[in-house]
Amino acid sequence: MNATNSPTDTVLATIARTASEIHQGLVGRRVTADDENPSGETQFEADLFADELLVDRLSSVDGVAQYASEERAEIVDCGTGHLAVAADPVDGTSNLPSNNTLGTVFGIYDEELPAQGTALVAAGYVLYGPITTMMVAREGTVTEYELAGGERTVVRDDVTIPADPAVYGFGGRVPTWTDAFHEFVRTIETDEALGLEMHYSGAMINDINQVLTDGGIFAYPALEDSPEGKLRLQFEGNPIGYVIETAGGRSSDGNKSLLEVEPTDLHDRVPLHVGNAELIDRLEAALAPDSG
Ligand code: P6P
Repeated sequence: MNATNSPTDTVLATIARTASEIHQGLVGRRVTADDENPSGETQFEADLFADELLVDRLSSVDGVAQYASEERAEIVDCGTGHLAVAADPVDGTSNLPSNNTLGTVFGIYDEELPAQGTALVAAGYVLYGPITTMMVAREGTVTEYELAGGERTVVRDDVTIPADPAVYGFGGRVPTWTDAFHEFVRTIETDEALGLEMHYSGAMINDINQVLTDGGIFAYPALEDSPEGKLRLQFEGNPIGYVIETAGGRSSDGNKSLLEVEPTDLHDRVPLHVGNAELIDRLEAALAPDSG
């Protein structure tokens, strides 16, 4: 091992190696377990398997003081150090029965959890697609790797969101969208100059990777019956907001950057909107209280 590896380097290398095991371990684990996660969602065997692998591998990394995940109620104390790793071990497991693409999301904070997104020192995701790739935002730049046998190969460095948006995709049951969000969607769908194509897979990492690659906007907004939306701040909102902002895009909870949202609980949900800056500007204008 390189003697100059920082704890963050080691965490990233550990996640890359573990991701290869998670991917192989999805086989035979596409069924629901008899339990729910702290957000009240049915867990799949894959969620539990991936979470156990991650906590086992990361808790033994020097410098990692805490591990937390969407799948477990409490933070795991891992010993001394200043890093806290928050993960969504398998994001999109509801797509496992249909064998759709899904991913692993991670944020590496240098503060105790729950923490504000500004405390991130690195964040990213692994995408289990036709090829397993890993996107890492760190020190002001985004790098894309291909993963094979637990090793990383850089395939793109300085990844930036394309200036011209091409795709959009929004989660949540459409009848539960707010009137303001419905109006925002109508305006961008009918904007000939934008000419966006609707791409929505139901697995956030798949949708996010499309926005980062082709330009556009992804959102899982506040809903009439769930004002905080569905996605979790610590495990999804902060890491994805950090990646997209590092790549030159913007993130928003509807009125400010996701990274500025103050957490109150480890499993806080947050309305999540990310993508090209001008689309996020239009969204925030549409959701502003006096826009009606
Ligand atoms: P819905 C998957 O369960 C997830 O957490 C995200 O990956 C995805 O964006 C969202 O939930 C999908 O939610 O309500 O459309 O199934």
